[in-house]
Parts: sequence; structure tokens; C-alpha cells
Amino acid sequence: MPIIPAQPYEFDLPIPGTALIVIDMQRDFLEPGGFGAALGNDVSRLAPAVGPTRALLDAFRAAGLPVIHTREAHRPDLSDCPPSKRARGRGDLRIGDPGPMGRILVAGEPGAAIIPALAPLPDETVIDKPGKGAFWATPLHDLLTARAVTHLVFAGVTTEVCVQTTMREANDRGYECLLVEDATESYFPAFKAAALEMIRAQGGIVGWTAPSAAVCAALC
Ligand code: TIU
Repeated sequence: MPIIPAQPYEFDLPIPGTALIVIDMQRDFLEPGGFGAALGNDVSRLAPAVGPTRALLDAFRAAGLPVIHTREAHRPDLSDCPPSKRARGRGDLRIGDPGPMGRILVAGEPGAAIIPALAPLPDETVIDKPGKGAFWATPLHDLLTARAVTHLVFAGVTTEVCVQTTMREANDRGYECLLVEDATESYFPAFKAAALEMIRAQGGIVGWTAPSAAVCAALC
């Protein structure tokens, strides 16, 4: 079994048994005119995570391990979007409103698409999720259980919002979780740093962290 040099200590990566989860690498968060920008963020801050995420995708695909992509995206009728979520932030552009990439954070709209550099392959699972966590109101746990997945490697955005929420959900469901440090980004560098610290503190209270090079090297 490959062993990854990680923090707070080494991470076992069983093959089979490990899946890559790429969280919300979609145009609505990484490109101007989407949800991230509507919240007042500098979306260019997320770009550094693209290359390392691409390297992970290549490594997991070459190893024949499952890859699952998520998108934060609501039904067109917004029946899965709590009014509290839509109202939050008091922005001019809200979830469901028309923007330059179609309706903000709505499934099937151009903004909800995963960025071309990280496009899913036809046989890869793509999960639309209404919440910040990828387990809430989705079939993710059942899909992973059916494939006998016990270990999860995480990439995606944003570190302290959807990635950390999903890792906490996964941790409580018994998965061993590793977050790839350079394959995740936040609009707030201090929040990214704090999220990495709090995940691996206390002996890995939520999980492990490691650089993409260490994960890719272990899969070669
Ligand atoms: N706002 C923010 O940092 N993130 C989100 O709203 N969603 C995700 O993290 N995907």
C-alpha cells in the first residue's frame, strides 16, 4: 500500500479503496461574473489550485482509481435552495439571478460547468450538491460505499467552505481524509492556512494534509 508523507503523520493510500473528490472547480467560483464574484471576491485567487488538481486527476486516472467531481448547483426552480441561503450576503446578484454566465449557481447553466482544464471524463461521476457539504442531500455516501471506498483525497474550492465542510461530513461517516495542500484554494489566504492547520491539528482531528507531489509520487 502506498504511504504518503503527510501531516500530522503518514497517510496510507489503499489501492483499491481510495477515491479523488474534486470539489466545485466550476466557472461560478473561478471565473469573473459568477457566484464567487457576486459575493465580492477576487476570483483570480483560486487559479493556483488548477495545475495541481490537474496533476491529481492524471495520477488517479492512470492508477484506475475512482474520480468524483462535485458542483454547487441548484435546481432551476430553486426548490433545493433555502431562502436563507439565497438572501445571505445581500448581494446585487443572488442565486438564480441571470448573470454573464447564465443564472447564478443553477445546474445546467454555463457558470455551473466545471472549468475546461479539469473537465470530467465521460465515465466519471459528477454530483450536483445544494449545500456546502457534498454528502448533504446527495448520493455520495452510497456511491462510495458501493465502490468499497474507505479513503478520500480532496482537492477543490474553497478550502474553508465547501472543502472543509465536506471533509468534516466524510470524517463523521468514517472515511480517512487527506486534503491536498496546493490543490485547494480560498479567496482568503489566511482562511486557507487556518483550515489546513485545524484539519491536521490534534493528531489529525479531521484528517491529513500533503502536497500534490507527494500524492502523485505515491501513485506512480
Ligand atoms: N463562498 C465560498 O468561499 N465558497 C462557496 O460558496 N462554495 C464553495 O466553497 N464551493
